[in-house]
Amino acid sequence: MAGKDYNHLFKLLIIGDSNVGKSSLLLRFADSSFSGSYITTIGVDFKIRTVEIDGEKVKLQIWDTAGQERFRTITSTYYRNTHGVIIVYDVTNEQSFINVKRWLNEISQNCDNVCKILVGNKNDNPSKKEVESQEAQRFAESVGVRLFETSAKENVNVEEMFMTFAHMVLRAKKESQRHMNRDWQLDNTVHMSSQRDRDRRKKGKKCC
Ligand SMILES: Nc1nc2c(ncn2[C@@H]2O[C@H](COP(=O)(O)OP(=O)(O)O)[C@@H](O)[C@H]2O)c(=O)[nH]1
Ligand SMILES: [Mg+2]
Repeated sequence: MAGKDYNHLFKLLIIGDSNVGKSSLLLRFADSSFSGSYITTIGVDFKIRTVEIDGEKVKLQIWDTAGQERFRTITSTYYRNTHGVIIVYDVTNEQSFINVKRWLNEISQNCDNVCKILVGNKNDNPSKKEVESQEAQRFAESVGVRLFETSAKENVNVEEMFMTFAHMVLRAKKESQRHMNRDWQLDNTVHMSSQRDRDRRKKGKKCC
């Protein structure tokens, strides 16, 4: 398409309890900045950053919640056409980690086959840490999701987390395209061979 400045466009969501640092992670990744104060809303529904993966331009449209997560539920329209969901908890707040299960449930109710990544943010003060890395890692493995521990404040692991996730989402898209192509080829082969059978029958030839 003329004028298109990307090869792939993905819609990603950041969800998790209030105050875990979702908006801060997004600001850090999209704007390379951090604000020490509570960011109630970032003014827009999403932020965009285009990254390059294997020579292709991947445009990430990353949606942030604007406080509705306080009610522990987000409208299903928000989840529509989503390629990936980043679930964030705060490593200094055990309850936010316990609530990850609820967020995972909500995702499975609203999306089928979406990429997911688990992020333990505020990993910058060991004396305040309530959720141990090992415990989080065990949980992540049990639900089949990759874990990253980040600090939006100190800019630790944020870029790595988003880039790894972008790779995962791109890989998932290519994988599903490969499956679709294979199914299409299979359908076509079946279609062509049944046509050949019909032709043979018409000519009075025996099949096989
Ligand atoms: N120590 C620390 N504080 C953070 C970090 N990320 C966010 N915060 C602070 O946590 C509070 C809530 O952050 P915010 O991004 O608004 O959380 P949200 O409600 O999940 O969007 C703010 O005061 C941030 O400055 C972090 O990585 N480390
Ligand atoms: Mg926020």
